[in-house]
Amino acid sequence: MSRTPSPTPAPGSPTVRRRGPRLVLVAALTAASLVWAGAASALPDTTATAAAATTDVLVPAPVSSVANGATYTLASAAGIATDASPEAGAIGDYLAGVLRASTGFAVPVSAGAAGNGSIALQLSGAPGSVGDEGYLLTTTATGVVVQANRPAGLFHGVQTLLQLLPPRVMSGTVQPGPWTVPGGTVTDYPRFTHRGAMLDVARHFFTVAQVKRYIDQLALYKVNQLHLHLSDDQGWRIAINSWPNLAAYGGGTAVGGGPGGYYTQADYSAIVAYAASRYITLIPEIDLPGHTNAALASYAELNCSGVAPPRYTGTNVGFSSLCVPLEVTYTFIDQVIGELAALTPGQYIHIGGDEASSTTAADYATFIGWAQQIVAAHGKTVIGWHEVTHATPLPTTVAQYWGPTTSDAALAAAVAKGTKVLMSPANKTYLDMKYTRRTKLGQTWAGLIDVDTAYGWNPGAYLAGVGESSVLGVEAPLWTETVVTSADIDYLTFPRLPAIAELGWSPWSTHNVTAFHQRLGAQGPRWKAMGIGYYRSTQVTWPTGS
Ligand code: IFG
Repeated sequence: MSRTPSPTPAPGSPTVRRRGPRLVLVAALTAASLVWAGAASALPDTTATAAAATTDVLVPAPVSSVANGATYTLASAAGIATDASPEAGAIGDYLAGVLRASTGFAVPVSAGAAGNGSIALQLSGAPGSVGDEGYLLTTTATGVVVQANRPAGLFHGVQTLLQLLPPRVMSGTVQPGPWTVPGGTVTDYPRFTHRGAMLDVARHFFTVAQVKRYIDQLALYKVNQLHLHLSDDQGWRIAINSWPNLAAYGGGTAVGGGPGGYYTQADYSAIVAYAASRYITLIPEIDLPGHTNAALASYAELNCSGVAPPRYTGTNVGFSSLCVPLEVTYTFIDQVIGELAALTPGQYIHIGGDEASSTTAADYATFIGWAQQIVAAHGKTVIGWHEVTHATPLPTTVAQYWGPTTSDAALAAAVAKGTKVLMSPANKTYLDMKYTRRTKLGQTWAGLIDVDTAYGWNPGAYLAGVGESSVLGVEAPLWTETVVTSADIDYLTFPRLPAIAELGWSPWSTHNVTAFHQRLGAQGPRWKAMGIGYYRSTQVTWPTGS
């Protein structure tokens, strides 16, 4: 079936567009009639094989996708038509940015009626069933319509649309067309509300630009939370005005003795804003009471001995502890948490709580009790590594499970009293684990994690005594003891992060490792187009061009 390209605005159509304030006068686009050679074949086709055309490339797998046998082709004059909301306009600009770079087309974005051949982004028309993060994506020969109830859902629908376009659409340089989208209807929404990644910027420091690059990668897979591990033994990475040495001195080194670095509060706010523009919420972590050598080295008065230890550039854990009996300790965390909370629009502050081997059990329980009260006093909700269940978690405190086993008695007991769990089992989700013994980067303490291990578990039925209703979602931590560059981040993150993202988004009914291999393989050419140096897992057949 061949046909003339979708109509473009008739010459001279009075379309005047100016972005923000969004003054738009868009004349009704005169739609040239579509001339279809072999129009008879344009009838809807809902056969299973046609359905494969749209769903064998999507990660995460959508709730449902039905092909209609049509094909949409983005024409050089096609535009993006949004509703009048600033959010839809911004999402239109995001999509246009990606399309302009790779198609070389102008891709105008305007508020108003969607003419033939356009891509329409609308914060209306979606079924309530897709909730706040889901969407309805409808593709016909004459246009694409993404509808959602809330901006996050519209943004997620745009990610799906990008995955339905040829992989080279993700290139930063102009590529040849045609820019086709297989026709059909995708109805989609997430299984879990919390779908996260963590970047450890304490062991090695990563710049704002590097974090933004990571955020852009996470957005492709509908991840909606970024946990930044901002402090540890080797580095303090966020400026705190009331304790300036934390960043100025405590941020001055890293694992291996490098220069380290830190975010000014303006830097941190820029990361928060950039993440928000990708519908990702920042979760800052100040790890307490252990993993605190950088803070202790920065202020002698924080130490029980009154003497500051030297800064630490190794990779041991469990040797440091804030001084629980000291009154100044609580002034310290109150002021740190207070400044961080004021910079963090999201509801969570992560207080760490892991590996406090140098804190007595009694002191640990006392400290976590106080720390939770302080976070709550600043209007935030606590996330802590699951050891916080050895203290008395507040009812709202979320326990992030990082153990390598399928049971934890204290956690299960807390869950029985209502604690919610964020699933990060180290032997499934820790992106700093080697893929195989031959992997240069990474560690092995939690085991080797290749694609099938990362994908092969059910977050809603993994931990004894922790049923799906107690699970907030999943998070894939990337610890950076062995990670120094963005290329290192790419290599350890891809292809495993999409597996964790799928476990967080897709219905368990779609879980199928063979189908996942095919869909994950289809991501390879996209990562290549984006310059992401991923690990070519031998468990996946990577198509040519990937
Ligand atoms: N465990 C430590 C991390 C990091 C990690 C590396 C947690 C919660 C091992 N704590 O994971 O600081 O060192 O795989």
